[in-house]
Amino acid sequence: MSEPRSECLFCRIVAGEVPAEVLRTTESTVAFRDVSPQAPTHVLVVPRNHHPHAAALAQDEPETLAALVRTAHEVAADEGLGEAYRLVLNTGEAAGQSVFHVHLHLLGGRELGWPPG
Ligand code: IU
Repeated sequence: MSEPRSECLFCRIVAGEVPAEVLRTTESTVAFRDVSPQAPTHVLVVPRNHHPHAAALAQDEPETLAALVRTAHEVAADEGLGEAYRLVLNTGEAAGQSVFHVHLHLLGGRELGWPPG
């Protein structure tokens, strides 16, 4: 599924209808700061097109899944994180997904424990 959805928060951020602190845009991705940061750098990288989760994106637009990672790496460099950051794709409510437009979390700028909660 890739039609923009009026009820989808991240479709609305991509469309510029809901404000966000956008850091980087590419042809297929948009990166913006998470409103509730869990680390000094906490950025979400989303595809412009609507896909509910990473597996759907991998199926329908695999090149965009790769673009999410590339964009995150570029933002990490801009943020001065070097090679030390974490990328997270929560999939499903029980795993912590609360917005059903796939988003890659980029976290860094502090020690990150393992395993995550
Ligand atoms: P999750 O993996 O679906 O739980 O991540 C959703 C993220 O979206 C979460 O970290 C929220 O803080 C973030 N977020 C946001 O940045 N802006 C919003 O208006 C809302 C959620 I609602």
